[in-house]
Amino acid sequence: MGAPFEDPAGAVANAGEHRSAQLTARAHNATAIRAYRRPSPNLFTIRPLSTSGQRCHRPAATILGMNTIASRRPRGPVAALAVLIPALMAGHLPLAAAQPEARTPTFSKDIVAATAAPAVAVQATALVRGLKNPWSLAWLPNGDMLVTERGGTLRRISADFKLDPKPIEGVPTVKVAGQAGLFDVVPHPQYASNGWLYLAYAEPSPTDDGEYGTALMRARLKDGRLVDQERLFAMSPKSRRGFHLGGRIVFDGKGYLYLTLGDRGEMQRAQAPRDHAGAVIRLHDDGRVPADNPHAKDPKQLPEVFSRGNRNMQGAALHPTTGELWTHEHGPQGGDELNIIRAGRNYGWPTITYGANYVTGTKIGEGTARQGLEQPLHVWTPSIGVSGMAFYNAEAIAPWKGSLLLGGLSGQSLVRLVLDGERVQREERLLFGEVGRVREVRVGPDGLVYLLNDSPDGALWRVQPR
Ligand SMILES: [Ca+2]
Repeated sequence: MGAPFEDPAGAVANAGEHRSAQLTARAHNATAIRAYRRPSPNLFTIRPLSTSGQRCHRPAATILGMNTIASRRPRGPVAALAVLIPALMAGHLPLAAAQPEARTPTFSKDIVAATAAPAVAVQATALVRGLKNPWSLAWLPNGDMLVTERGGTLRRISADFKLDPKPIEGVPTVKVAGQAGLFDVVPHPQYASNGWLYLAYAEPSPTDDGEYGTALMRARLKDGRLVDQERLFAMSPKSRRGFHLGGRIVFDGKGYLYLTLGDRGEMQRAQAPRDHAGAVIRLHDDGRVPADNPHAKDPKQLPEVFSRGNRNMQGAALHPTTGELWTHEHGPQGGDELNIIRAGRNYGWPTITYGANYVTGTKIGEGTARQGLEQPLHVWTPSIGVSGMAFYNAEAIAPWKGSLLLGGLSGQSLVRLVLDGERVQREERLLFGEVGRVREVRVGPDGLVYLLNDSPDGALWRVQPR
C-alpha cells in the first residue's frame, strides 16, 4: 500500500503491477464519489457523482489507502473497481471497500509508557452516590439526567445532582445474571420534539426457558413512568450464557441507530452468518431494517447485521467530523480493541485476536491477522476492560479537543487517546484507582466529563481540570 496522498485536481493512484486493487478514498465535499481504473488498467481515478448519478466536476479527494486483492480477479474493466455509496454525510465520505484496509494497530503498552505525563491534570468529584452498578448516563433537555442500574432500574437525577429516590416505573422485565441486565439509555436526537427514549437490555425468553438476549425498546417518559413502549429488536438466538451482551446504542443523526452486541461467550457465534451474536446492528429509529444494510438482500445473512466478528462492545460513539461509528471491545486476557465499524466488514473474532485463552494463555484462532478480516486501530494487552466511550469535542477542557475518552473496568482509569485521523498517537491513563471500575464516560452539556463506576455502591463523578 502506497503512502496516502492528496491530489486536489482529481485523485489518481497507480496500482502498480497488482492485477486487482481497491482504493479507499475520502471526498472533501458532500458528493458521492466513484473510484475506477482509467485510462490504464493500473490507474485509479476518483470522480464525484451528482446525486442523480451523473458525473460532474473533478473532486478534491484524499486517497487513504490501496489494498491489493490477490484472490479476486476483476469482473470487468470498470465494474470490479466501481464502488459507489450514497452521500452518507456532509464533509468526509468514506468510500466503502469490500476488502479491509491494510493497517498495523498501535499498542497501548508502547505508547502509554512513553507518554505518562498527562496534558491536563484532572480531578474527579463524586456528585451522586448510592447507585447500584450504574451502567449508562444520559441528559434530558432540561438538564436532568437518567442513569440505568444493571439490576434493571432506571433512575432520575436532577440538574442539581439530587437522586430521585423513586426509580422510573415501567422499565421492561430484564434478565439479571452475570453481565446481563439493563444497559444503555439514550434519548433520540430529536427527543425535545418526539420524546423517545431508547433502552438496551437483556430480554428473557417469553417461554421462561431460562434463555435471554440483548434487546432494544423505546418508550416515552411521562409522570415518572415509561409509556408508549415499543420493542424494536431482539437478538437471536437467545442463550443462557451471562457473558458478552454488548448493549450500547448510538444514533447517527440521519434517522438510523446502531446497537452493539457480543458473542455471548460462545465465540464461534461471532462468525455465524445467521446469528446476531458478535454483531453491530443498524436500524431505522423505529426499528425497521434499512434497505441499504450490507446484507439486507442476502437470505444467507441477517438483514439487521452491519458488521460482525466483534467479541463484546460496551463502548461506542459517533466520530464528530467523519460521522463514522467507533467502537471498542473486550479482548480475552489481552487484546482489547478499538475499531471503526464499516458496512459489511468482519472484525475477526475469534479467527484473529491479539488475546489468548484465559488461565492457560493458549492461542485462540489463527493468530493476529488474516486477509479479509479487519485490523483494530489500537490494542490493549494486558486488557483494561474497556467500557464507555465519548469523543471530546467541547471547549471546557480545550487541550482535549478531538481526543477519544473511554473507561477501564479492570484498568480502573479514564483513558484519553490523542488521535491523528485514524491513528492513535498517544494514550493517557487518568484518575487511576480514584474512581474505581469506570463503566461509563460521557461529556456533559457543560463540556466537563462525567463517569459512572461499576460497583454495588457506585457513583456519578464529574471530571474537571485541577
Ligand atoms: Ca478484531
